[in-house]
Amino acid sequence: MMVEQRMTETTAVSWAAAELGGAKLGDARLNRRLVRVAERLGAQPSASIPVACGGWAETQAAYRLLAHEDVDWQAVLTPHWECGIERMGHHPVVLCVQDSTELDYTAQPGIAGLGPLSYLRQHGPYVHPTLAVTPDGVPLGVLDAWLWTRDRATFGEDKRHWPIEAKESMRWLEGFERCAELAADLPDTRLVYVADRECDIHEFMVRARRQPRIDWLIRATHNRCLAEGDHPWDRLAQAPVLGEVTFALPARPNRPSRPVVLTVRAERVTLSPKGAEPVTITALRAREESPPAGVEPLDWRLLTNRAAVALAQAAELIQWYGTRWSIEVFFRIFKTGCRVEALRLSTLERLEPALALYLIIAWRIQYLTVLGRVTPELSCDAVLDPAEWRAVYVAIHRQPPPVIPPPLPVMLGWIARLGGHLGRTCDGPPGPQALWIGLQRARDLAWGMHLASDLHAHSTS
Ligand SMILES: [Mn+2]
Repeated sequence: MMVEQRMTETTAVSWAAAELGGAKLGDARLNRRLVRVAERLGAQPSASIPVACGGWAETQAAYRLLAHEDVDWQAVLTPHWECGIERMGHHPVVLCVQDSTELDYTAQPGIAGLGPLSYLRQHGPYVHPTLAVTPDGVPLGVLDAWLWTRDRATFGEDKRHWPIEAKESMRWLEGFERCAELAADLPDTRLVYVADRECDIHEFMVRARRQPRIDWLIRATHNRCLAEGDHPWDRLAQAPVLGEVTFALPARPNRPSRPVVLTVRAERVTLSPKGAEPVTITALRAREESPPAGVEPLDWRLLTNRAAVALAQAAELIQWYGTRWSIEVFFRIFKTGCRVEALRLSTLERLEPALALYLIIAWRIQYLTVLGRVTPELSCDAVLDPAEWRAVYVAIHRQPPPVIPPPLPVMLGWIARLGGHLGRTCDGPPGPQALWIGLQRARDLAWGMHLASDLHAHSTS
């Protein structure tokens, strides 16, 4: 315990202090505890709370924090929101990507307050975060998160006739409105709300018209009626081709990387479904005309308020929609990396602030992964604790650390090596998994080094 105390004293401002130091939980001790718990859980994101806390006293302090009546998920996320908004202000365009995922706690029957998931026999909450991402994929923060549970009483009922306010679909509209509010505080940044097929809701497009400060880009599900009586995708099939977009489709868990050529068509159309207000939008279709044999062609039907008159505008929108994948990576870090579905807490009220903490921890892992790729000049001490990067340096080189911190991508390569990434040219840049394992080892190494130096100090004094 003594050694541990000294360790936090010698460490410069930790990432958790920088990110959560502005917390206002109503009591300075509680604020400090939030930072300390975030440091602990963030150092070992895959471990259980007791293991990450490393002792009964610290574990109890973490549980007391999560059970405290003033600590809800919004209060935990607020300081991180503020830091995220600050980061967004430095970018001309920021994509606000939203998506939902279910968290399955069926293996733990004892958690009070959960509801059914896709099936009645499963239970857990849903989480619907907004991830702020630059067009080249740097996550800037979690801006918002809708957490909800389904009602057993109305499970399976036909909810089509329900007002939008009562439906789960409302999360897309409310998430959008929250981004629109943010846009007012970011005059030099253009926000673009990005969502998948689930957001193809006519009411959403109607409401979005009232928010000129923010753009939106979604994938289409429906082939709605146009004012002239025909349908957008039929009309687009007749439209002239704007041009072709070529890029390397990144590898995904179920498919290898391959070069793709998409034929792009776009047209301004007025959607006019029966009994609803008409809205004029751009319908854009990007389709792979000649995919390799046996491969399903890429075919994106996108809807947006933005214009796509020239190929460059359309290509930009396609690239932005591609960046939507960032939120899928984020969910993988959150669920597989941080193992949030294994959290053992007795009620939803305690689970929610813990989930909020892990949203921030998952964001940081993704931030590190991507930042190393897009900003090769950045020094590693911009995002890593000094004790961490120094320990990694010593472990890899068996030499004392340099005075000047190495660049972040080089350091991330070493950290990923600790996490099992082989670092050959054919392996590509390290992914989040090698990094979250490596970061845990870096923390252990830092801890070991402090222990060793402390023992040494004792033996020579
Ligand atoms: Mn989705």
